[in-house]
Amino acid sequence: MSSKSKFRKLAGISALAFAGLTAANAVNAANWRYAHEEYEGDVQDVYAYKFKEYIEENSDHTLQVYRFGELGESSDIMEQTQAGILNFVNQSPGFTGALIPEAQIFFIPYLMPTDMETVVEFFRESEAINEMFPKLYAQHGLELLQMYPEGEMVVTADEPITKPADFNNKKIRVMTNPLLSETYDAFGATPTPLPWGEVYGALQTNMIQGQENPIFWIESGGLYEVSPNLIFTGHGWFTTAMMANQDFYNGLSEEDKKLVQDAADYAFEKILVHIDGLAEESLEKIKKASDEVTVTRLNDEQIEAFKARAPQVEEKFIEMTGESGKELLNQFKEDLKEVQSD
Ligand code: 6CS
Repeated sequence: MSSKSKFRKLAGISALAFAGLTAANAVNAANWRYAHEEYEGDVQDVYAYKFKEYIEENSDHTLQVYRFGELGESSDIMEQTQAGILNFVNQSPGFTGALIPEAQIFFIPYLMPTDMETVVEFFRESEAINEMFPKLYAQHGLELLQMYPEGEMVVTADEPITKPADFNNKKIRVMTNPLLSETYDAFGATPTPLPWGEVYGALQTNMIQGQENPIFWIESGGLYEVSPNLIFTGHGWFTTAMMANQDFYNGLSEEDKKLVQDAADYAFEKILVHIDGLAEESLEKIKKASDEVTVTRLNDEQIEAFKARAPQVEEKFIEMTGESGKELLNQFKEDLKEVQSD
């Protein structure tokens, strides 16, 4: 055989092999569904799109992202994920706490530090976050892929607040987990659990007199328009979590499991860059947009008055979660000590 026809034959074989491979890839390529709780450009949306970018650049799979409201409230997207209709969901412990009581740990006030660098290191290093929480989520058919911070919690109210007595007779909206209600009860307010979709309207009609959320969300959701007094209490961080339906995850090839884990890590790194400085930028936008807004930063003495009420919430947490919660809390505190001593 001439070298020319040998080449033609080889080219023919490799073209065939290539076509076969492409067909196999097309058969194996999946379209995964992912839902989160926020709007276009918000923190969870940035995370979702970075996750999608990694998956699509490194495989033949595609990812369809659903934002807040497209498939319902936070509790709806969790149900759909547990039922296997969705493959991935980003749900915050503020809502998951009703399903997994230990996830309420993030609502013990003044447990988390306020400075971002320490918080980020905690999320990276913590044994409680990276080893204990995945086991707790697994008991509910969920493969926990990443927990990450979105921003420091800031209270908004109809009047500036500097002491627990200022919360008297104020209905403060909380996400729907019982421990967060205990926190606001301890702070002197009347906690009012509501799903996200009802918050703006309830503030506008004075059904509630305040709520808490990170600044970027107060800006993007326009909450300052109907709840213009911002109070920096330093009592916690808004944390969220991204996970997969566990049967779906367990059914993936080893290669796809690695792809998903790597995509979650990639998006985590990107989100840490995204949230750096975001609160400051959002506060500037709010100040520009409204003359009505006031900003109150509690001083150390004022913070002490709220902090003094934290132990009763911690006790409630242990009451609600038993031995498993106690173990988690001990590890959480140990992990915090380690990052704070660096
Ligand atoms: O307050 C809430 O319900 C919402 N807050 C944030 C920052 N993200 C989603 C959540 O539903």
